[in-house]
Amino acid sequence: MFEIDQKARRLSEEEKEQYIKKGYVTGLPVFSENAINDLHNWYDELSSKLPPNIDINKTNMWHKASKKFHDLCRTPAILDYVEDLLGPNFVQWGGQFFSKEPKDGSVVPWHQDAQYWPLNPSNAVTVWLAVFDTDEENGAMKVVSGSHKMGQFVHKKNTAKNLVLDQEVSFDQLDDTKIVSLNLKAGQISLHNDALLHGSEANNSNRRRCGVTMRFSPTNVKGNLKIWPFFETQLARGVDEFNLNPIAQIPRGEATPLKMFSFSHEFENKW
Ligand SMILES: O=C(O)CCC(=O)C(=O)O
Repeated sequence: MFEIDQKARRLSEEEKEQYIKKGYVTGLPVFSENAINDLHNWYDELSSKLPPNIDINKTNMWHKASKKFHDLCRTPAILDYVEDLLGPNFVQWGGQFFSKEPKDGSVVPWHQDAQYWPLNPSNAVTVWLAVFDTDEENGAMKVVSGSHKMGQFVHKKNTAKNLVLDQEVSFDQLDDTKIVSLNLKAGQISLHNDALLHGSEANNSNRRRCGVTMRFSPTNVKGNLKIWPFFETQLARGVDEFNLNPIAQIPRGEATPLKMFSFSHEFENKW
């Protein structure tokens, strides 16, 4: 879709080991410098379709709504990295933006994704694609290295307006010597485990900050439809030999999710 960085590759054995031990891998090249303008235009085009009263951070399931979003998530260089962690057969079930305009004050509280996701077994890799260069100043995602091996942390509800998510792990529970900022160049990705503690601070810079997240799980993972009735999967690579989940249609055109959770059929008549 966009020009691939010549340095895109497969994960090294050290990176696979790091993912197992520390719960993340970062700085992986995907799109070339020449593609960054295209990536910015892609983001501006998709985000500008939202009505002004809808916060893009409160929308999800873009891969079920928008062909352009879906196609980006099928970039072979991205799927190669995911395959190196999940094996040959995996599905996509989530796709969203984590966006912070300069000084908008929004914060992602410390959390473990698995806390939010009723998946059995709990096994998901998130791809976080940097649309803009991302560092401490503009609120890069931070992780607590190795925290995915420490079980479930206590999450408390916090509905403060500037928080992008509403369940929070208090700072006193985490080992702050293990915090790593996942600084990325636009076009690079990080990968993180669904049990890893992570979050991000406000964007105090004059630069934009946005990550595109794509959630992938192996085909043996089943979503609990009693808790998440809208859980649907799209085969991203390989074969689905288990068929445990409802299938989401591949978008045939452009629609825009206006909320967190939608069935793929809700977008159908908008394509
Ligand atoms: O972009 C961020 O700061 C947080 C992203 C996040 O929470 C996630 O990908 O699960």
